Amino acid sequence: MRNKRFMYGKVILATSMIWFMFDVLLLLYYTDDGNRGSITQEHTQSRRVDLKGPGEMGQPVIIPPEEEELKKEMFKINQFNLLASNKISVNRTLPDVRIDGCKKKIYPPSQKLPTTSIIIVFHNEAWSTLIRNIHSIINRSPREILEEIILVDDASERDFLGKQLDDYVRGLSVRVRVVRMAERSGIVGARLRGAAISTGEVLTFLDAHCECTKGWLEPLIARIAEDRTRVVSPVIDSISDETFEYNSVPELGCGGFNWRLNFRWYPMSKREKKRRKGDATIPINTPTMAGGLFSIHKEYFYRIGTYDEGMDIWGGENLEMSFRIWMCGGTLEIVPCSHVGHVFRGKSPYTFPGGVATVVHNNNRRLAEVWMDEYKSFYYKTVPNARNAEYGDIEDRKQLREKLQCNSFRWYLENIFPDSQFLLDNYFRFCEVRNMETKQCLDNMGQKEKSKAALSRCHGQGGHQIYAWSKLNELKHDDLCLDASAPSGFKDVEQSRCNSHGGTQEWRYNEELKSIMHVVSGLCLDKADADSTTPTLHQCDNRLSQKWELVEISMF
Ligand code: LR7
Ligand code: MN
Repeated sequence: MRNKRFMYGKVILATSMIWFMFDVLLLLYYTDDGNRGSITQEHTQSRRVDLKGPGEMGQPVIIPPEEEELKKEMFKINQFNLLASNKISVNRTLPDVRIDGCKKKIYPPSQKLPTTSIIIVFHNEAWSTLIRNIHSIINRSPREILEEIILVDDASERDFLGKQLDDYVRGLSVRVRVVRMAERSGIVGARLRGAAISTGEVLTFLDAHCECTKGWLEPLIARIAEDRTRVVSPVIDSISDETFEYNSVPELGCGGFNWRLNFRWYPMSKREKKRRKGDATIPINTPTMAGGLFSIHKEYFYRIGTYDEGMDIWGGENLEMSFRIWMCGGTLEIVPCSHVGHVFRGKSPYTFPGGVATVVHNNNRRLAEVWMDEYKSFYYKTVPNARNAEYGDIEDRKQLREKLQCNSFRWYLENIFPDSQFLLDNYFRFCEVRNMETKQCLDNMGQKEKSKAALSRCHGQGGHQIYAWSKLNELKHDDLCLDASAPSGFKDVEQSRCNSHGGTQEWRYNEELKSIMHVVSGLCLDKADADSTTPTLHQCDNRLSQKWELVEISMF
């Protein structure tokens, strides 16, 4: 670890010396130039900035023990380490995380690329993250492309986001406009407002707590310049909510979604890997996008139906746009040469008027009812409570789908997302898995990855008790597979992300004996020990507690 840091330090030193020399040359040749100016600016900046300053080069900020209490208090405000964020320069340097192939890529000159308006919506965002976001854009975007930055304040309740923000942005070298929603409207309403007043040819949306890295913008805009039906996202790197360390994602994945209609990252499909022929700089076709960071041609944004205005606050709009783009003839890509960091946090810091569940169910129902055809019932079986959500009028959106002559959801699954959790072809059956001695059912209990599998009273309502036998012989709830591994002596039955490799995630049902065998260990799934809810694995001996009834569930 220490060694790595030391090496890192050396590299930085060497790089800054090279930059310094490069800078002198640049200054000699170009004294006054807009676009190159943005290059010089970054170089000048990195020369002036104390590279040992907190968070420079994307390094983690260490909070001293005496400030631990303060850190905890401040964490609650935005659900990230605000104290750490406040210590970092608004102009902090970041590593150039692009692969070599990307650094060498040549894009059309900026003057020839369309301009873009950058739209950032926020509700009660922290000052330091928002301002650092803005500076990262200004410092690392060619002036010719950067038309303006639009900040849409979604009815924030923080004084500093008022006049102080207006005054601050007035002093910047790029046009930054602040508009304010009279009432809390959520992501969709606020972004639509930003789009409505924008003057750029392309709209680029960012969450409020992002930091753009070197060369982030050109690859996005260049894709759209070639074909305006492309909607493109950068690689979304992680900025730690604890330390604000910048970390590039180790492996490029694709966006997907689970039965509950949550956005999820999944490994890139074999088909997509093959299509890209091992060239890591080629844009990745992704079934869905995370939703916060993307560029879209303004004319296409309107032609394809902007957003569903019936979606409130947070959630659903990202999948809605993803389905719509693909089903109605566009493409959705992740551009590997563009990297932007985002602060991922464990929970939302703000209120959801009406309650989180109500808001999210409402949005997801609109999504399911308009776009998912018969597959919407997967969602209702998995989230039975959603059936009661009032989702309002969807006639407009149905008409839009009609007008654009969009493909069916099945077409989308088969052609764009063949690895999906929704394709029946990938399964043998869906069922409740019922222990014949205790009469208990396998139950996901709403747990996430790396939790222990559980058993509870069978309720027959589907939900967390739906298990699927996949054609890969996995026993899974949604995208979580029952798994048992050697390190635990095959004692613990866990729920881990399905990896499609069989191995410790492979199970076999014996119709006659009614046993469920874990293939690698040869052990049989058994009831929970007394005073536990976790199923166990034992030598197969055909006892009643090792017998399981599979009660068929129809997902349609
Ligand atoms: O009522 C609101 N009004 C707002 O203006 C609620 C939120 N917001 C703002 C908020 O201040 C922030 O700037 O909207 C932005 C997104 O909200 P976050 O940061 O709380 O959401 P998130 O990062 O958890 O959300 C992801 O999913 C959302 C679903 O609605 C949106 O699509 C977000 O844009 C999206 N963020 C990303 O894709 C970043 C990468 C995360 C991943 C994976
Ligand atoms: Mn966010």
